[in-house]
Amino acid sequence: MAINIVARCEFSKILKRSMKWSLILLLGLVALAHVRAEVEELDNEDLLEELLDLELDESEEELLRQFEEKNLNKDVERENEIASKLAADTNNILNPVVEIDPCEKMHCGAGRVCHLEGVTAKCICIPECPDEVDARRRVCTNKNETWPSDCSVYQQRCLCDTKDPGCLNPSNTHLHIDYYGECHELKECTEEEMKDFPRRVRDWLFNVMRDLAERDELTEHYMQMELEAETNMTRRWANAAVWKWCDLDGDTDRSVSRHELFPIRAPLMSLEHCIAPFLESCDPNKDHRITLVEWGACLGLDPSDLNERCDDIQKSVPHLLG
Ligand SMILES: *[C@@H]1O[C@H](CO)[C@@H](O)[C@H](O)[C@H]1NC(C)=O
Ligand SMILES: *[C@@H]1O[C@H](CO)[C@@H](O)[C@H](O)[C@H]1NC(C)=O
Ligand SMILES: [Ca+2]
Ligand SMILES: [Ca+2]
Repeated sequence: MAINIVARCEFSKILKRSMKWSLILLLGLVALAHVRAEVEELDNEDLLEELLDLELDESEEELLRQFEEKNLNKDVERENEIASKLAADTNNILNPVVEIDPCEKMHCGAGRVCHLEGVTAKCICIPECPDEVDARRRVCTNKNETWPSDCSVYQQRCLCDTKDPGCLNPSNTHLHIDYYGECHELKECTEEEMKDFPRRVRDWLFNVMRDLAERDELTEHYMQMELEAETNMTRRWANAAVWKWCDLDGDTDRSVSRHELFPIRAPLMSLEHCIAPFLESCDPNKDHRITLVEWGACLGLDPSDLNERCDDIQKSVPHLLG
C-alpha cells in the first residue's frame, strides 16, 4: 500500500517534468505495487462466496458466472489499463501512428482470451493457465473437487462449453468455484464464535472501506461516507455496512440475493468458517434476499442508523494518475 502511494506521488512529479523514460519505468513500478496490493487483498480481505447449499438453475448460474468474471476481470482490467497506457506512451515516443489492435476492445470473459485470426478478433478458451505452485491459489468447486487455480476452472468450463477434447466431463459446463482454497471438511462454527462474528465483520467492512478510500478507489459519494465514518464514531459501522450492501447489490434492485454474496463468500470460506452460517443469519425470513434492514440487523446495527444511500454510479473507475 505504501509503495502504491509513494509510486503515485512520484509518478505525478515525474510526469510534470516530462521524463518519459522514467515514466515508463515508473509505470512498471505502479503495476508491480498494484499487483502486490491485489495479492494482499485476496489473502486477507477480499473475502466472500457462496456456501448455501445451492441448487442452481440456468439463469442463476449465468448470474453467478457474471460475478465470478467481475472479480477476475477487475485484476485483468487494471493490468490492461496500465499496459495500454504504457503502450500509448511508447507509441507516442517511438511511433506517432497508433495502431489499433482489434483485440483491445474485446471482452472475452473468464477462461477466454482474445485471439487474432488474420484481422479478425475471436474469443478462444485460454490455451494455458499459469503453473500454480502456491496452494493458496487452489479453488474448491461446486463438485467438491480441488483445482489448481480459478483459471483452470474457467478454462475447463470453456473447453466443455465449446465441446473441445480437453473437456474432462460434459457436466463441467456447470463447473463453478464454490470457494477459494482446497476443498476441505468445513469446520463447524460454534455458538461462542458466532456471537463475536458480527463485530468482526463490521470491523472488517470498515477496514476494507478505509483501505479503498486510501487507494482512491471509491466514488466521490462513498468517499464522503468514508470521511463521515472517520470523523463520527456512531456512523462508522453503519456507513461501512451501507456501502458494502450497496456494493454487493450488483443489479441495484435494493436487495442482495444469495448469488450477489459470491464476492464476499468465496474468498472468505476457507478463512472464516463462520461466514456461511453468518450470511444465512442475514436472511431470517429465508426469502433469499437480504434487505438493508436485515443486513444491518445481522451486523448488530440499529435500523435507525441505516440510511439507504447507494451511489447511482456503482463503481468508480480507478484513476491511475490520482
Ligand atoms: C469435500 O472433500 C473434502 C476433501 O476431499 C472432504 O473432507 C469433505 O468431506 C468433502 N465435503 C463434502 C460435503 O463432501
Ligand atoms: C454523528 O452522527 C450521529 C448520527 O447520525 C449524529 O446524530 C451526530 O450529530 C453526529 N455527530 C457529529 C459530531 O457530527
Ligand atoms: Ca440485487
Ligand atoms: Ca430476507
